[in-house]
Amino acid sequence: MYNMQDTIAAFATSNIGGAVAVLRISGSKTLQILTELTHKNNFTPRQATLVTVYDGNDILDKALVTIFKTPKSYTGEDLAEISLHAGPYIKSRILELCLTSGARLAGPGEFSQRAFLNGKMDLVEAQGVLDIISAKNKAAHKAAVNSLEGRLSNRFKQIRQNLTDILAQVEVRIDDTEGEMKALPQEETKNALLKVAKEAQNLADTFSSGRLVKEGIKVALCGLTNAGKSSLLNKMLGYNRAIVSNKAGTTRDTVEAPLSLLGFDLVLVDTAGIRQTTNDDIEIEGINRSRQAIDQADITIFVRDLTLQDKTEENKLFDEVKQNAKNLITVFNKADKTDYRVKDGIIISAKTGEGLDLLEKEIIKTLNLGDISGQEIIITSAAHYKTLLVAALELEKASEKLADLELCAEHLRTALKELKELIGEVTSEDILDTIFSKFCVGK
Ligand SMILES: Nc1nc2c(ncn2[C@@H]2O[C@H](COP(=O)(O)OP(=O)(O)O)[C@@H](O)[C@H]2O)c(=O)[nH]1
Ligand SMILES: [Mg+2]
Repeated sequence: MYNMQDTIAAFATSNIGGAVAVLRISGSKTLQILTELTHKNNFTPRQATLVTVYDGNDILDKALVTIFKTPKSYTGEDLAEISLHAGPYIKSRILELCLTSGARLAGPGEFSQRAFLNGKMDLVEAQGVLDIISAKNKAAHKAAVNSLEGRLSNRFKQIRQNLTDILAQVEVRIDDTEGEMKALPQEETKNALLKVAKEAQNLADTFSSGRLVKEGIKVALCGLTNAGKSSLLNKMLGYNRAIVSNKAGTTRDTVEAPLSLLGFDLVLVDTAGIRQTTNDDIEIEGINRSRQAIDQADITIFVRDLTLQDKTEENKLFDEVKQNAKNLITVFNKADKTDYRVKDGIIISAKTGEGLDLLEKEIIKTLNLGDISGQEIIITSAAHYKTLLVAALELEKASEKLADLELCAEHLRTALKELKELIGEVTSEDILDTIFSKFCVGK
């Protein structure tokens, strides 16, 4: 655990390149250090001031300084941000000067940890800071904004509050040994508990999409050899990633490529065409990997060939894939080459690009991801998911134990403890260290 009394300094900007680097200093010695660096002491809070930064009596750099006075700063302490030219010498020298003047180097996440410990944000909001920095797509960014703005915290706090209210009702009756109070209305309390359980469960359920938003959606392309899987991958990517050939068995290994689609991150996985009739060892291994890719995929696209005369093998493979694939989308390829059409199914041409817009929409629809870029609050953290599940479960158990108030209260306290830990109302040092160590230095 860091010492909160120290004044800390670190660059908030990345170590590589850039024209400007922002140094952050936070703690009680901040203004004194700033005066030593700039030979000035009359800074107006929240107003950028152009200053000369000195190394003793020599000029080190021209910089822009903004100070924030406690408690109105990110960390809640006196805080300064100095925008310097991002020269390697300037950067290392100014840090040395800060250290000589009494600061110490900040650890990873230490600024945010102070913000949390000084009550500037709760743990869910702190996680939002981390998420917004790492967000790679629009949907992940949206979820992070919701955490950062406290909307997610508010949902957790709402659940926590409802639970606390019911627990209070239970506890006064446990304390009422004289039997002066009216007994708990069983049916009403049960319904109230189940309602809170449902709130927790509903929020937990958003993790299935939240996980995909954060980690990316794995989409496997499968089908017989020569169906046009590699052509489809290339067309969706907009460049030739996989080798296309009319020689059966060209794609032998799985080929992965990232793709951003309608605000989501996808990983497209091209697989070796599966055929039963090969004796080639490498191709057989490729086919095994295809089956594995289907197992691991969030979505499997089965590519059928509209021009195929004998569909026996294709149908056989389709039946096999159907058993294993989680979310299966079927496309009928090579529409440019034939007038033959099927009634149900997405008709495409990997050659001309026909129907790909329909396929893309179907991918998002299949995973029920449509609302995420809208207003709905989703969770993207496994820890949040776990807490909500525990809370929902304990609440359900409590609802079944209303005949024994001690037992009922026990379940409610377990749920409450989980929620409070998550928000950061009760914390152990372990939890704090795990969360903030994931931040970079300077955040
Ligand atoms: N006309 C036409 N040919 C296609 C289409 N998709 C793929 N092909 C051709 O079909 C052959 C096999 O394609 P490929 O993408 O390698 O199939 P894969 O074995 O499933 O990966 C190649 O000669 C492609 O040019 C399509 O939509 N229209
Ligand atoms: Mg191929």
